[in-house]
Amino acid sequence: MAESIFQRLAETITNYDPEGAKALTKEALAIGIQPLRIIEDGLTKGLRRVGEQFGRHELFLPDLVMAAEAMKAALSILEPELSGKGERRSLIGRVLIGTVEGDVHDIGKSIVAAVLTAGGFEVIDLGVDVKASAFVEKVGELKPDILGLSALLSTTVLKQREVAEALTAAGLRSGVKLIVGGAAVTEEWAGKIGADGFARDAFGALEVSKRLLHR
Ligand code: B1M
Repeated sequence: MAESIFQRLAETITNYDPEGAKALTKEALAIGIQPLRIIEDGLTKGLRRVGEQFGRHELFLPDLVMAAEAMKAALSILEPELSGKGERRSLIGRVLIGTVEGDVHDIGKSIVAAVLTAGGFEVIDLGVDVKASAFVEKVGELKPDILGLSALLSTTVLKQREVAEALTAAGLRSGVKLIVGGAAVTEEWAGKIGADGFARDAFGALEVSKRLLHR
């Protein structure tokens, strides 16, 4: 039963079916499947499949856009569930997060933001295509405990290094923990740019954030 619902969730994405994605997501929640499993074991598999076919030139940009729309439709139902429906709780720390300059991919970053919120962090999401100078300005202004940088393109991972360097130049690097992630980011790259943490997925981002703040 659970296997087939995950497969069907993935198919709503590969069929570019936002209404189906929402309906099946509600069905999965109603039978008690955790939101993160709906995302990771169902919806994301469909989106990655579309991405792979795009990479092999079997599908084209409009296909990516339509698949992303279906994914976002399902996430509109899941995000309030993931972030704990606005429950008040004691905060572990403040996280500033965004997707780096030149990169408009926001689905993964928004999932990470929702999971961190659910895990007890205050999360300020700067959105996508965020310049290094804007990250630096906000770190100076909001004094977050953690800065999270998402990058999905092999070209935009370089912007993560630019942000790290700009923080150092502004004298702010030692006051904030830097974590990086996104499909194009590796642990090796994170080490190379002197990041304090790296995570492969949203749950990993929560784990590493807690560890960095000794929680
Ligand atoms: Co884009 N795209 N895309 N795209 N797209 C990829 C990334 C690509 C791998 C597809 C492919 O070719 N196979 C490829 C990149 C190749 C490369 O550089 N190596 C690619 C390309 C080439 C492009 C364009 C250049 C295409 C073009 O225009 N010709 C263009 C670039 C636009 C730009 O940014 N300037 C483009 C555009 C788009 C859309 C706008 C159509 C759409 C995005 C819509 C949106 O986000 N609003 C899109 C999509 C949907 C994808 C794929 C198919 C799916 C991305 C996604 O949302 N995955 C993607 C293929 C793929 O990733 N396999 C692809 C689901 C999401 C849950 O996973 O984002 O990886 P992910 O997030 C995960 C983890 O990575 C991690 O946790 C998340 C949850 O588990 N994580 C973090 C993410 N951020 C983190 C931060 C952390 C820690 C963990 O700490 C701070």
